[in-house]
Formats: sequence, C-alpha cells, structure tokens
Amino acid sequence: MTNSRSQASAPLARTAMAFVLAGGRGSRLMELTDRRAKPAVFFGGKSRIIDFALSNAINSGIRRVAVATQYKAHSLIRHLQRGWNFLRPERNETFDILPASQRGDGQNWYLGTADAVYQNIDIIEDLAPRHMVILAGDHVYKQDYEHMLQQHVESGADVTVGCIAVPRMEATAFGVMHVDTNANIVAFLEKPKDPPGIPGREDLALASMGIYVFETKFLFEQLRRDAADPDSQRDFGHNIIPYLVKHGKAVAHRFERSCVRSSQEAVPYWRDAGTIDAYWEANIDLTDVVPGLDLFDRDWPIWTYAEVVPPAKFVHDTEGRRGEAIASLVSGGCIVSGGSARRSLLCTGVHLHSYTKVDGGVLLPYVDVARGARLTNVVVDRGVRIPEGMVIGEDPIEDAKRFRRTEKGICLVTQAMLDKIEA
Ligand code: ADQ
Ligand code: ADP
Repeated sequence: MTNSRSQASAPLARTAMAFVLAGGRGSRLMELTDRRAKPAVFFGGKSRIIDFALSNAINSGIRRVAVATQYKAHSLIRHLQRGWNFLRPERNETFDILPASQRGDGQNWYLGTADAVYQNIDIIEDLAPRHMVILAGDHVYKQDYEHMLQQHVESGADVTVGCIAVPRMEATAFGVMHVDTNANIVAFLEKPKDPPGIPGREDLALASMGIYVFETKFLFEQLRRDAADPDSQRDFGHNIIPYLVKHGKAVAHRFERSCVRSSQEAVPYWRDAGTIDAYWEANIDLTDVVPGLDLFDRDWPIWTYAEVVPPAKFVHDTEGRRGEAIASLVSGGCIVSGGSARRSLLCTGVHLHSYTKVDGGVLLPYVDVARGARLTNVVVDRGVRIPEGMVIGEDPIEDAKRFRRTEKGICLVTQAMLDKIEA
C-alpha cells in the first residue's frame, strides 16, 4: 500500500467509510450480465469493473469499506472474498460484503440504492465513520475521494454529488443537474428524456456520477425520513438527492477537481461502459499507444484478485507459423500459437490456435479460438470455445442471426449462442 495516501494527507478519508453499491444488473450489457452483476464484469484484462471504485477508496486512504450486493452476486462475492480481504480488523480496517435478503424484517431485496444503505444502518453505526462516501460499483475511473470530502466539509453541504460533463444526449441514462456559480445544485432530474444542457454549452449536460458524500448522522436521518414515505422508491437518484436539492444544501463536486491522472492521460477519464458498444470501446481504447486510461500508473494501482498463472506465451505452431500480437494487451496464462491478435484485449488464459485472426477482439478469460477462426470487432464471454474455422464480424446479416450484434457492428458471443447454432 506504499502508493496510497498516508494518514496525515488523508485525514477525512481515514475517518470515512466507503459504501459501494454493487447490486444492479446493468441490463444494457445484455447476455454479459445474464449470469453476473455488472460490477463483476471483466475489464482491462485482469480486473473487474468494481476494482476501480474499490481501488479508488483504498488509494484515497479509506480503510472502512462495505459492498452491497444483490443481483447475480455469486462471482462478484467470490471475487471480493479472494481479492479484497486484506483489510485488517486489528488495524481498525474493515471490509464487509452485505448481500440483500439477509437483513431487515423478512424483506428479500434492497428496494433501491438508498434502501441498500438503510438496511445496514446498524452495521455502519458500529463502525462509527464520520462521513459516508456512497459509490457505484460500475464505473471505470480513477478518483481521489479525499478532495471530495474536503469540499464537502468546507462548503457545509448536506450532500456533495460527484458530477461530470457528458454529451447531452448520453445524459438520458444519468441524473442531470443545474448548478449556480457556487456549485450549489439548483435542479436535479433523474434520467430525463430530454436532458437540459449546460448554459453556454448546450451540447453538454452535467451528469451525476452516482457518487455521494454525507455526514453519517445526517445520512441516517434522511434514510429514516425517506423510509417513512410510502411513495418513495428508496433510491438516491430518484428520492434522496431531489429532496435535498429542494429542501437542503446539495453541492456539486466536479470530477476534474479530484480525478487522478498520470502524465500519460490527457483528459479526465470516466466511463460508464454500460452498453456493449461502450464496453467494447473502453477496452479496445486501452490498446492505443497513449490510452485515455493509464493502467500502468504505479502511483494509483488498480488492485484486483489475480489468478496465479504463468506468463503469456507466444509460439510457432507445428507448421512454423508465428504466434503474434500487435497493439494488444495480453494477460497472463494466454497462449498464442500460430495465430495473431491485433488491436485486441486478451484476458487471462485465452488461447489462439493456428491460423486464427483476431482484430478488435475483447476476449474474456479462458476463451479458446480453434484453428482458422477469424474474429473481428467482438466481445467473447468467459470460457467460450470458438469452433474451428468460424468467422464472426465479416457478414452483418449472418452475425445478427447468430449473435447479439449492436448498431455499431460489435458482436457479443456467448457459449449459449454457439450451442444454439450447433443444435
Ligand atoms: P443508475 O446507475 O441507473 O443511476 P442504479 O441502477 O440505481 O442507478 O445503480 C447505481 C448503483 O447501485 C450501481 O452500481 C448498481 O450496481 C447499484 N445498485 C442498483 N440497485 C441496487 C440495489 N437495490 N442494491 C444495491 N445496489 C444497487 C445512478 C444515479 C444517477 C447517476 C448514475 C451514474 O441514480 O443519478 O447519474 O447512477 O451512473
Ligand atoms: P465469472 O465469469 O463472472 O467469473 P462464471 O462465469 O464462473 O463467473 O460464473 C458466473 C455465474 O454463473 C456464477 O454464479 C456461476 O456459478 C454461474 N454459472 C457458471 N456457469 C454456469 C452454467 N453453465 N449454467 C448456469 N450458471 C452458471
């Protein structure tokens, strides 16, 4: 942990608690989230999406962390147990996994994001954090929450909401806010159909990143008030934040003020990666010579659970054909034998056999591409076995019949889709 903030430089983070919301399905990722929650989806070769929020918390100096899980949480919980159990209670550090359905009075699920915190009030109270940093577990970015905590204390806000400018029409998926010159939020619309633009920059909208800072005591008061309202969806974006914009002091924190950038990163990087297209693009972008997101930044490491595997191996096949990869990220345990990868991201344990060609491929762990297969602009789910000679990404009509093909022409390939073809 040598690279993260020291106690002296992160006084507010040290007394805060990070509460990561990781229960959402992320349905726009289609079959990729059929069996796992969006925060558990693989990203960047070695990590899962939730590793970014958790690494940010740890690197910021936060030592009390909880993750609320709900939808298809098995592989997420397994990942958290394997990779994130290094926080030590004897040093006053805690890491709690809080599955829905085990709390409350027989109520099975967390109703909304606010309910996920509300149902765990007693656990949080025991840990007595001064501030709560509520995070979404499904975004890719690097941020130092200490700056956000500092702004929260200095401004005297009831809640501080992390925000970033996004293209206006993309903001339909977000909470959108208007702020005054003092960064006070004067209006907040959750997922508006026609998002209001930023005055003077009508092509952009100020979107909520789903990151909230509260003083713990005040948050609990608000959660209890909200829980007593039978009409509430018990959601931060729909209920708690709009209420405080109207009746309290809600302040916007610009991501630019606290994003962490290495010398490689030209502009602040934050991605929702919530659709197949956005997910493919964010992964493929990592193969750029100077990528928008620098995973090689040793000052802000993205911690994860990494399987113990041998290094990636590139070999000639039996006919002497070279196994090669260019403009690609190749993870440990991969074997490229006589096949080639270009502008691709190979997760742990991928195997490319002779005469294979992968271009614009995001191949999740343990994908096996048999002889002569050609893949262009694809996302291939974990463990899928691409049969010999299969061609994907060259015939839009054929692709759309067999796979999930997006408007932008990216094909998502799962084993169930392949099994259906073979049946
Ligand atoms: P969404 O991301 O659409 O909007 P939501 O589906 O509630 O909101 O997900 C927020 C986070 O909470 C995600 O990480 C998700 O995995 C998790 N989550 C969802 N339901 C949960 C539940 N019942 N229990 C536990 N975790 C749950 C929100 C805000 C917007 C903001 C965007 C930014 O409402 O205002 O713009 O986040 O992405
Ligand atoms: P991840 O890819 O996220 O590490 P897995 O692919 O191993 O996780 O599994 C995701 C979830 O789907 C887990 O809960 C696992 O138990 C379940 N699962 C894996 N394979 C199958 C299958 N063939 N049918 C049904 N569920 C499965």
